[in-house]
Amino acid sequence: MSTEAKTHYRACNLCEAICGLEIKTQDDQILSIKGDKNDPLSRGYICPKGTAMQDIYTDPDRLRKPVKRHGDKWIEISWQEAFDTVADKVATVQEQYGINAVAFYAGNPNVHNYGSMTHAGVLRKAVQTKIHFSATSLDQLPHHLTSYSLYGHQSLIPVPDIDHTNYMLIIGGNPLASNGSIMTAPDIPKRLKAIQQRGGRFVVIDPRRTETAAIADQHLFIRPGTDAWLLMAMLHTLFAEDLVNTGHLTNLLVGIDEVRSACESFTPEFAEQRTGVAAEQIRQLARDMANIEGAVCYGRMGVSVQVYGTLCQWAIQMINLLTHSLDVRGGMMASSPAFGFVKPGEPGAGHFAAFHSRVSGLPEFAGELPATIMAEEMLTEGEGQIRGLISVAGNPVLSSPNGNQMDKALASLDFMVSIDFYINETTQHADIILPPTSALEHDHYDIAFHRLAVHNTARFNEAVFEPNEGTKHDWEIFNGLGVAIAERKGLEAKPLPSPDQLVDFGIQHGPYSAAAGHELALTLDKIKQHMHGLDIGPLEPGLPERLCTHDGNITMMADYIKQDIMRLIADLSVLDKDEFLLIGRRHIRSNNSWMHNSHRLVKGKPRWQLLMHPDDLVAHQLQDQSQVRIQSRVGEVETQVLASDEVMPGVVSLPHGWGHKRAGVHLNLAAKQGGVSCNDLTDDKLIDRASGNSALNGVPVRIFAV
Ligand SMILES: Nc1nc2c(c(=O)[nH]1)N[C@H]1C(S)=C(S)[C@@H](COP(=O)(O)OP(=O)(O)OC[C@H]3O[C@@H](n4cnc5c(=O)[nH]c(N)nc54)[C@H](O)[C@@H]3O)O[C@H]1N2
Ligand SMILES: Nc1nc2c(c(=O)[nH]1)N[C@H]1C(S)=C(S)[C@@H](COP(=O)(O)OP(=O)(O)OC[C@H]3O[C@@H](n4cnc5c(=O)[nH]c(N)nc54)[C@H](O)[C@@H]3O)O[C@H]1N2
Ligand code: SF4
Ligand SMILES: [Mo]
Repeated sequence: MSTEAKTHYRACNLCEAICGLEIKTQDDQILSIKGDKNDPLSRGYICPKGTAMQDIYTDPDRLRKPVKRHGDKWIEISWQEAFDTVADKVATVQEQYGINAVAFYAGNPNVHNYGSMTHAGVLRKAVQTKIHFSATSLDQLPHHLTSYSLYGHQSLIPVPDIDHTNYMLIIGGNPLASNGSIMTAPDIPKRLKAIQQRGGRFVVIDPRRTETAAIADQHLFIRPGTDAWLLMAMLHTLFAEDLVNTGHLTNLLVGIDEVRSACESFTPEFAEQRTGVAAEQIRQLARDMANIEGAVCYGRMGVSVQVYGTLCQWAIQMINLLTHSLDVRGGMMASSPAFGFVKPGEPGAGHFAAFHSRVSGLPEFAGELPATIMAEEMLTEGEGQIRGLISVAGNPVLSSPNGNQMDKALASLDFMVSIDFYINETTQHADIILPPTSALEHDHYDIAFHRLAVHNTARFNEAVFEPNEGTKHDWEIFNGLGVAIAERKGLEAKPLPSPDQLVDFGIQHGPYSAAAGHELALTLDKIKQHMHGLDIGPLEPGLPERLCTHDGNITMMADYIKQDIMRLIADLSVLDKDEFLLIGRRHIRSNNSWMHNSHRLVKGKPRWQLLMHPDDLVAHQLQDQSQVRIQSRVGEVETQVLASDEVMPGVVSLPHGWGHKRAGVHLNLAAKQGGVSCNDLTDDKLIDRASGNSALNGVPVRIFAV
C-alpha cells in the first residue's frame, strides 16, 4: 500500500549555485523536482541538472555496496571486509615504501558534500601521508593563493556584488552555462539582466562568443592565455591617466609604487599585439572600471586555468583595489556566512611552498601539491615514489592534463581505493571501491558555497530518502576507514560526531550567534525551522577588520608576482602558423565528467564536438562535420569538427569530461555517447608557474583531416 505524496525542500548540490529545490515524492519514487520559489537566494531558479538529481538516485549503475576487483570482475563485499582490507593494504604499502608512498586525490564533489568536508580529516590523520592532491589545482588555486597573499587567508575571497553592481567585467567565465563559479549566484540570467535594467552594463572578454557573451552589452574576443597583458595594460592606464582611487583601504596598502612601476612598460598598444583587443578598448575598460560607481572586475576558469592564472587573478584584485571597487557596494566583497566566517584567527589560512614535489619541484599550497604532477610522482622510480592512492569523488583520468599518462600511472599502483559510487575511467583502477549514499539520501549544509555567495543566506537540507539498509554516508566511510587504518597501525583512533553537530557548533560560535551577541542568535535548529533557507542580508563592506595578514595590511606585491611579471615581460612566444589554441567549453546539461549517465541530460544533439571558425576550416581544407585528428605534445584524438563563428579564428574548443567508451567503465548510458577526452590533449607540463595550477586552456594543438 502506498503512502501519501510528500513535499521536501532541499538545495541542489551539483554546482556552486546551490539552488533550492521542491521535491515531491511518494514512497521511494520521485514525482517531480522544481525550483523552490521561496528560497531567498535562488528564488525558484533551477537548471536541467537539478531535475536530473533523481537520475543519480535511481541509476542502476550506481554502486550500493563495497566492491572488490577480481581480475576484470567486481565482487560485492561487506563494509567490515572492505575497511579491514584497505587498512591492511595501506599500512603494508607504507611499511614497505614509507608513509608518503600513499597519496590522496580529492575531486570536486567533496566540496559539495558537507560530510566530506567535516570528516576527511579523520582518514587523513590515520593515513599520515603528506602527499595530497585535489581538483583545486585544476581549477581555482590561483584564487586561493592570491587571497592568501593579499588578505592573509585562502578562503577570504571577495565575490562580485552582482545584485548592486552597475558595471561588471567578466573575463574567462561563462556563468550562463556554469551557473557561476567563485560566485554563488543562482538565477544568473535574471541577475545579469537586472544590471541592465538598472541602467548598468556587463562586458565579457572570452575567446568564444559564449551564451553569456551573447546577452552581454559588449563582447571582446581575446587570444587564449594572453589576459595578463590586457590586465597589466588596464593597470598601466589607471596609473597613466591618474584614475587610481583606493578609497577607505588607502592606509592599509603597502607597495603601491611597486605596482605602478611593475606595469609601467605594459602599454595598451603592446597588449593589443598580444591579445588582439584594441588598445583604445583596453583604455576604455580601465576608465569604466574607474569612473562607474559600483563597478566590478571578475575573472574565472578562463583566466585562472591558463599559463598566467595567478598573475591574472592578482591583477584582477589590483584593478578592483585601485578603482575603489573592493569592499564597496556593487564591487567585490567578502561574504559573511553563518558557518566558516573568515576573520583573524580563523584556521586554515594556508601556507605556500613549505615543501616541493619530488620530481618537478613544484610548490605545495595549504598542504597540497599540484594535481598535474600526480602521474609523474607515480611513474618516476626512486625514494618517495607514490605506490598507493586513496581517491575520493574524483576522476583524474578524464579531468587532469595528460589523461593517458594518468591512466597508465593508476594502472601501475600497488594499491588503490576509491570512495565513489561509480565505476568510471578512474575508479576502475581501484582494488576496492567504497560507495557512499547519494545526495538525496543524506542531509547537507553548504559549507563551501555560502562562503562565496553574493547574498548571505543559510539553509539546512534534510535528506529526502532514508538510505538503504547497510549503506554508508561519505562521513561514515571516513570515520570507519580512519579508525580501521589507525587500529591497524596501532594509532589512537577517534571517529567524529555527525556533521550536523559539527556545523551547529560552528554556527553557535559564528557571527550570528548568541555568543557573538547577534540578535538572530543562530543555531542549526533555528536554521532548520526555515525550510526554504534563511535570508541574512546583502553583502556588507568590512574587509579592514577581517584581514588575516600578520600586520593587518595588504601587501600588494609578493615575490612570486614580481617573478611572474618578469616571466611575462620575457615571454615572446609565437605560435606556429599551423597551430591552434585549444580551449574548453561547459554546457548547462553537463557536469564535469560524471553526469553523462543521465538520459535527461545527454538526450538531444551531441555536445562534445570540436568547434572551429569557418575561415580556419577553409584554410586548412577541412569539412564541416567531418572527422579530424587533433594532436598536441602529449597525445592525439579523433573527433568531429563543427564550423562555428562563436570561436575566434586560431582557436578551437572541446569540452572536457567526455570519452566514456572504454573497457572497464560501468556507465551504460555514458559509454554509448560519442566524444573523446579533451584531457588526452592537455599537457601536464603546461602550467601556471607561480602556483603549479594546470593550464587547461590555451593548449597548442594541430588539426588534420582524417
Ligand atoms: N580540459 C579541462 N579539464 C578540466 C576542466 C576544464 O575546464 N577543462 N575543469 C576542471 C575543473 S574546474 C574541475 S573542478 C575538475 C573536476 O575533476 P574531478 O573532481 O577529478 O572529477 P569529476 O568529473 O568532478 O568527478 C567526480 C567524481 O565524484 C563522484 N561523486 C559525485 N558525488 C559524490 C559524492 O557525494 N561522494 C563521493 N564519494 N563521490 C561522488 C562521481 O561519481 C565522479 O566519479 O575537472 C577539471 N578538468
Ligand atoms: N553546467 C556545468 N556547470 C558547471 C560545471 C560543469 O561542468 N557544467 N563545472 C563546475 C565547475 S567545477 C567549475 S570550476 C565552474 C567553472 O565556471 P566558469 O569559469 O564560468 O566556466 P567555463 O564555462 O569553463 O568558463 C570559462 C570561460 O573561459 C573562456 N576561456 C578559455 N580560455 C580563456 C582565456 O585564455 N582567456 C579568457 N578571457 N577566457 C578564456 C572559455 O571560452 C569559457 O567561456 O563551473 C561549474 N559549473
Ligand atoms: S544551477 Fe542547476 S546544477 Fe547548479 S545548483 Fe542550481 S539546479 Fe543544481
Ligand atoms: Mo571546478
